[in-house]
Amino acid sequence: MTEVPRPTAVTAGMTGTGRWMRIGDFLLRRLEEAGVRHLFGVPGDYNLALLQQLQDTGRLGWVGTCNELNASYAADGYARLNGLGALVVTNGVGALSALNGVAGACSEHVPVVCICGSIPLRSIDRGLGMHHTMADGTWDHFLTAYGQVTAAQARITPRNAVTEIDRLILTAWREKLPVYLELPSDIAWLDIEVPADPLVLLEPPGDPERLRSCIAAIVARLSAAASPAILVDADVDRFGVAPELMRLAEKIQAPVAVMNTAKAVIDETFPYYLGLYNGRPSEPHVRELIESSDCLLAIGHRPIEVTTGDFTAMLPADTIHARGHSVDIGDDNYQAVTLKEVLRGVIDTIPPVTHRAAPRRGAAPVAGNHADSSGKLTQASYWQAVQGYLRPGDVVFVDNGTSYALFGLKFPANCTFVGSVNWGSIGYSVGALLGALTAAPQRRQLLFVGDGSLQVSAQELSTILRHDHKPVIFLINNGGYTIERGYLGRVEPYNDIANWAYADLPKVFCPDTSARSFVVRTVGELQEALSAPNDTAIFVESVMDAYDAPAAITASSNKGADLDYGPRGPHHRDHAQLRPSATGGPHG
Ligand SMILES: Cc1ncc(C[n+]2csc(CCOP(=O)(O)OP(=O)(O)O)c2C)c(N)n1
Ligand SMILES: [Mg+2]
Repeated sequence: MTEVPRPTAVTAGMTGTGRWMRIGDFLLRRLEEAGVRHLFGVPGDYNLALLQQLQDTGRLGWVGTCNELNASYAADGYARLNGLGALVVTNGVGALSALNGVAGACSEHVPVVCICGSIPLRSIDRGLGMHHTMADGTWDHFLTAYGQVTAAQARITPRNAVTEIDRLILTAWREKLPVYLELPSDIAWLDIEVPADPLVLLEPPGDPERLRSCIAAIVARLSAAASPAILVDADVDRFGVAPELMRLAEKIQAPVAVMNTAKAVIDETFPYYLGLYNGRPSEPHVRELIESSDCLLAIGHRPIEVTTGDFTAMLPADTIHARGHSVDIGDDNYQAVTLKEVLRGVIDTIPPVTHRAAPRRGAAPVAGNHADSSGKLTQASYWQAVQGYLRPGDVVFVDNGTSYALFGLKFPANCTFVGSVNWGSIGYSVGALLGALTAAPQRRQLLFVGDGSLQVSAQELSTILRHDHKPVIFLINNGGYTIERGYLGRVEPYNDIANWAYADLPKVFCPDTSARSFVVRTVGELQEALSAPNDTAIFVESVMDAYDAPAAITASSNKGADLDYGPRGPHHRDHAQLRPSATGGPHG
């Protein structure tokens, strides 16, 4: 880092550490201290001074993306595997392009620092109109917009740089939420006095009495229960407490179910792993154990229609609700506690249980292929083959669409699942894949995406190949938005999309790529693609019928339409929806 020794400041308010740094360099230093090793984004005149500092210091890697939306998805995917991610955009045009992805990080509880190189402070002081603004002498619109989708925001000045940079990074990390930082272009190169100590990612200590009482109350309830159970939402992943929950489950022999937002957060080979709980569509034994538990411990529970089988999930009335920084037990609400401390305290003090049987396992989905290998590829045979392809340790991405069938597969040990179930912005997975490959290039990473979703963010495949990553991309080419056909417009043209030569994309985006591309139409062709070695990127375009969809997905779309459009909605017309049984084409 560029660090200029200077005489110790004597000005009031200075820290007197005697260390001086340029503001941009300090920001990069703090990000690095917080564990960020790469930044995603798109250059613009307002952020180039910062990018030059990044270049000159050579400490953080720069991963330029094709657009800022994809940069925001990449920073999110990076944060999922790395614990914190960051992107750099330019004023207004870049910031607003990234807004959807940052809002997604907010919805999905992912800590992302969005850095916007913004108009110079000089222009604000002097009221100078600037490009990438409304040209009306205002400059707060984008800061205000980000106020709706981030946990903290700041426009950096030389006075507040030290406190605000630390506050934003710490807030993102502690809250597991995105933050927005405007760095005016004319101050990145100004020197400020900065602390010598590194930024330490720590939770502030909790209140000891609250912690003790909270742990005691949980222990009392869990140990008095005959059928305790645990329900896991995404925050278990974000706050990194899956190992603690598994230790607790083992110690008291309690089954653990996950919501679909937390697929594979609990190792699916863990003996106390029960399965996916989402209300009525859950397997009966999962539903029974969760709904009739006499002490359910729910972690980070944030129910929405798509995670609760359209609100058919029914948690026991006295469920304990633990969150990142608070716990509800009966009438008591505990503040100033952290999830990890609470769970560790419970594990340490709860008496072990040895008499309960491990939960019954649901039937494992059938791997391999039982279909005629020359037969046309169907969703059923496709997912059966995919089940056999999954390996321990894989990182698996899913986008919206019929690829949601992945939720029904059983994951081998140590897999990581990345999806955006709450926010559900199509195209997310392609950007997120770039981010996760950057964070963990040594892991095998598989993307499951539909043609409609890929078309939103396909360009980022070029960045993935440019950096010589080797993911396996499974694309379903079914001519459009099949999952939407289950809501409305089974055969309507608004659910059709242009057909691309998808399998040619690797060559188009990276002419000298070594990626292997396949177009498969039969089970046998798919099997051949699946046998390709993972020493290059692999792109598998699977051509399937537009009206073929897994029954569970179509049923869920049908239910979603009832909720979305009500009893007088257009989906009640004859043949307006793709139905679970109708796989036979436009007139089926
Ligand atoms: C940004 C955004 N726009 C629109 C939607 C609505 N939407 C949800 S799923 C979907 C279609 C996905 O189609 P595809 O990726 O081809 O999957 P398929 O169901 O065909 O397998 C659309 C348009 C969305 N979720 N996000
Ligand atoms: Mg499709």
